[in-house]
Amino acid sequence: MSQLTATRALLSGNEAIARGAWEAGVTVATGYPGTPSTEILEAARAYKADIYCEWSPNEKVALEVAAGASLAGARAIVTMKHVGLNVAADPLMTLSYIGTVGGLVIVVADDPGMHSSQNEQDTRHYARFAKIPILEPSDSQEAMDFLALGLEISEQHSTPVILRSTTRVSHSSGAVALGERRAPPEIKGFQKNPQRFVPIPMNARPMRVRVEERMASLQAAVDSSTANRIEWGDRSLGIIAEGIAYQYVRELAPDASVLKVGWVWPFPDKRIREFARGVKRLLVVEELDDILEEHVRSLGIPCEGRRPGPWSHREAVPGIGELSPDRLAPVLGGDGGRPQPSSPAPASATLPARPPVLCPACPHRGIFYALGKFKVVVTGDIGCYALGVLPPLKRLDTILCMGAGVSMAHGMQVVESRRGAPAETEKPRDRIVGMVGDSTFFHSGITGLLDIVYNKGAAVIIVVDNRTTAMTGHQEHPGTGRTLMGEPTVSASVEEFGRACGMKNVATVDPYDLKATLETLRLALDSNQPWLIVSRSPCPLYTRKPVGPARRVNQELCRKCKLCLKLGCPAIEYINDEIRVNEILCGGCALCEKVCKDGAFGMAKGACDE
Ligand SMILES: Cc1ncc(C[n+]2csc(CCOP(=O)(O)OP(=O)(O)O)c2C)c(N)n1
Repeated sequence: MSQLTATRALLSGNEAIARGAWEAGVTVATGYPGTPSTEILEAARAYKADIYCEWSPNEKVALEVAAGASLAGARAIVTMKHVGLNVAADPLMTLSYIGTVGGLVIVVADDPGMHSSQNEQDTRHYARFAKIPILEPSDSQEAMDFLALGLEISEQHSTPVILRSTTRVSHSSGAVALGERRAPPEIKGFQKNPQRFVPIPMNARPMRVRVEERMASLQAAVDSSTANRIEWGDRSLGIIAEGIAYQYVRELAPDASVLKVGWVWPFPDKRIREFARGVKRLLVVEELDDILEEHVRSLGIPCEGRRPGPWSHREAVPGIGELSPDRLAPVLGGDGGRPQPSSPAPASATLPARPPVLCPACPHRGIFYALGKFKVVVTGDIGCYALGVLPPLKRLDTILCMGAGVSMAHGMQVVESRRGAPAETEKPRDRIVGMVGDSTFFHSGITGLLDIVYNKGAAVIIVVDNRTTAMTGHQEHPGTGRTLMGEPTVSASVEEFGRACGMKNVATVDPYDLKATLETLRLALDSNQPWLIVSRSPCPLYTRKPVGPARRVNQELCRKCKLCLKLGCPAIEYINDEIRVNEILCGGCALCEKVCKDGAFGMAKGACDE
C-alpha cells in the first residue's frame, strides 16, 4: 500500500476492498483464489490481528464458512472470481432464503475480455437469480465504501449482498480516504431459530414469501440510496452507466447528463424514470450484458445501448469483451471531444504477440513431454498446465472447468470401453488420461476421482502437484502445509485421498526423472485399470531456487535435430541455425539434457566449457 498522506492512500480496488472490510469491522474473510479477485484476501491478511482470513478449498466452502460466521453474528466477506460463483451457487440460492445475521458481502470479480478466464460472465444475473442486492463500484474509493454499504444493507434486510468488481476496477489504483476500524456490531453467537435457519419445505415456503417481501423493502431502499446519483449536465443526451463504464462515459462525454448506478439490482426505477424524464435522448452504457438496458425498455422508456433506439445514428455499445474509452468513442460520437494523444502508440501496439508458455524448469513440462510418447487423449483442467495445450507440447485435448479434468476423463473412458476392442483393421484406440493440478484436485477433483473408483472406471488420472496454486500467484491450499494466516498446518496428501477413495493403483513420480515417469505411465496406460499418478515437484518460481545449474549447448556435439525444441522451453533458443540455452532464463531442470540424443547439453559451468 503506498501512502499519499496519513489519511489517504493509493490503493488498488482489491486493496481498497480489504481495507474497507477492516474499517467496517469484518471479522471473517474467506475465499478461493481467482484472477482478478485474488489480491483481496492477500491484502486482508495484513489485518489478521482483527480479521480471520482463510483460503478455503473452493468457493462453495468459502461461502458456507462465511455464511456460518454471519449466522453466528459476525460481519464476513467472501471473495472469488466470476466462475467461482458458479461453484458457490448452491449455497447462494438458499442463503438468500435463510438470510444473514452479521453482514455478509460476497465479492465477485468479473473478467470482461477474459484476460485470465475461460469465459465471460456477468455476475449481475446472479443477483437477480438469487434475489439479492448487487453493488458495483467504479473506482477504489467506491470499492471501499460499497463494501461497508453492502454490510449495512445485508444487516438491515437480512440478505447476502454481492459486490461486483471487474478486472479494471480490481487492478487499477486510486486515492482512497482512510479511516479507523469501526467496532463491529456485538457478536452474539448463533441464536437457534429453526424456522429461520432450517429450510425444510414447511419452513422454506414462508421463507420464499419473505424473500419477496424483502424485495419490496430493498426496492424502496434502492430508490433512495446515494449509491445511485444523477449528475445533470447537457440534457440533450442522458447516459445511464455503471461500474467502470461510468469512468469512460465521464471521460468521453464530460458535458452529458449521467445517471450513475452503483446499486445495480434491484433496479433504481424511480431514479431511472426521473432521469429519463429530464433528458432528450437516453443511452445505456454497461459492461457485458444489457441488463440495465433491457430493464429500462421494460419500463416503457425508449433508449439505446446494445440495441438501437429511436434516435440511433451511432454505433451500438459493444456487448462482447471489455469496454474502453477507445471502444466507446464511436458510440458517443467520435472522440467525444477528448484530447488526442500526442504520445506514440503504446508499446503493446507495436510488440510482436508472444504466446504464453510454461516457465523454464516448470515441472509440468516433464510430464507433458512424457505423455507425448503415448497415444492418449488428455482431458485437462485449469491451471498453469493448461498451457500444455499450445505447441510444441500440444498435450491437452479438452478444458471445461475446475475439476472436470478428472470427471470428463471418466465419461470418455466409459464410452471407449463400450465401443469394445478395435477391429484388426482399426488403429489402436487412445487411452484416456485426466490431468488436474494440486489446488484443482483439492478444489473439485476428489469427487471425480471417487466417481471413477466407485463406478469401476479405468481412466488414468495425473495430478500435477507443484505444491502451490501457481496459476493465480502461489496461494496456499490444503496440500501446502501452511494457512493464509501464515501458520503451519497439516498437509493433505493427494495419494492418501486417492487411496481413501478406493484407488488401488497409486504412484508418485518426479517429472524431471523422464525415465521413471515414462515407465510409470507405460504401466498405467497398458493396464485396463484406473490409476492415480501424482507428478510431484515444486514450482521453482515458488521455491525461488533453480532446480539445478544452468545448461549450455556444446555446438560441436549438437546435430540440430531440434528434439529439445519439442520441450517448448523458453530458455532454449534457435537462432542463426544454432541451438543455444539462454543461461539467464535456464532453471537447470536438465530435461533438455535428458531428451538430447547427442549428449550436447551439459552444465554451463563444467563439461562444455572447454
Ligand atoms: C471456479 C474457479 N475458481 C478459480 C479459478 C481460478 N483458477 C484457475 S486455475 C486455478 C488453480 C491452479 O492451481 P493448480 O491446480 O495447483 O495448478 P497450477 O497452476 O499450480 O499448475 C485457479 C485458482 C477458476 N478458473 N475457476
